Amino acid sequence: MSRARAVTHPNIALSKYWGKRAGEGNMPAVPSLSVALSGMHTETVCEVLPSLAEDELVLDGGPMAANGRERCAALLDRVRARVDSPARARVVSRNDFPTGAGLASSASGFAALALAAVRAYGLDASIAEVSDLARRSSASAARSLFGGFAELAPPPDAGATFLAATPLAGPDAVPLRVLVCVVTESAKDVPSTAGMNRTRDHSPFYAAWLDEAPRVHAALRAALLAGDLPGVGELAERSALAMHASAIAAGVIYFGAPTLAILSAVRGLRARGIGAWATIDAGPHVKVLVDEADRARVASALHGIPGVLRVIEARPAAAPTVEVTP
Ligand code: 2P0
Repeated sequence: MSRARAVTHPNIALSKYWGKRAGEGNMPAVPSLSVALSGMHTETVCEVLPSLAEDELVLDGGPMAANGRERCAALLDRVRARVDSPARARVVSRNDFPTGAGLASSASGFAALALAAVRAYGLDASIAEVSDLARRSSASAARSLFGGFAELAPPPDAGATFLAATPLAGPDAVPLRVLVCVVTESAKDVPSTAGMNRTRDHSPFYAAWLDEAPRVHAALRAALLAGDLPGVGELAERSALAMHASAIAAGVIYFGAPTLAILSAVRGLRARGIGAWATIDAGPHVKVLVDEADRARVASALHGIPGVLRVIEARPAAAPTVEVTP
């Protein structure tokens, strides 16, 4: 038993996961393809302490909220069951970007917790097994166990219980830079799981989304492997708009006024021949995809938009790290 420290990066989906398969196990209904972002980190230390009566969970300097506590304790319980240990753990986690605000903190957070917990409890697990463990807590977290570009496809077998993300390409597959326009420091109103379930239950366009997502995913995958950044950018924007169109029709609206202002600016840049594409997750922030050669002029255009608090400049990240200390 020991102490392990993991550092992971959030990832953003270029082709989006939105919707779960019916049944247990947090299985995605559509394939997704993501890029891990450098310049943003979760650092999680997990320490196994047999003297503790219950898990001690600290996030960003304070005790974790009830919902987060339950999800983290459930992950720790899965690890404990595998090594047959009753020992509780102290987990201290910190994000260097806003938590729970549509900036993929659950992706990097559950990936870091899975990695740190597996090592701290001494569970002999492959990276695919750690990815599967993280996926059960938050499907996008399965992709944060890898650097560069990763995929998470629904399993072909309807009864499957194991599902891990797979690495697809290294960080240099395309000369991509991601300009993350932060428009609020607050947490979002509708958590992703609730938003997905409401979309599935109430959107007249959910079936169209399920139909469209695999096609966009396959085309985006091909563009990435061909090194075609404009193709990747166009398809990523298409995936995000299709996901949000389907969600908005169910009343799940993550856009705010600055979201639309940034989208409009990005389309204005494209009309002037500058390669810039937008993607939006379960929150109002916009991530702008650009060629590294255009990074500086696109960033200066984004800084001037009302409502943009700051712009985080990220590039495709390397793989996460974990170290065990006695
Ligand atoms: C994604 N998102 O592919 C999509 C696009 C947000 C928009 O995965 O219910 O926290 O915990 O499996 O992974 C965010 O949802 O959802 C997400 P759960 P998760 O990145």
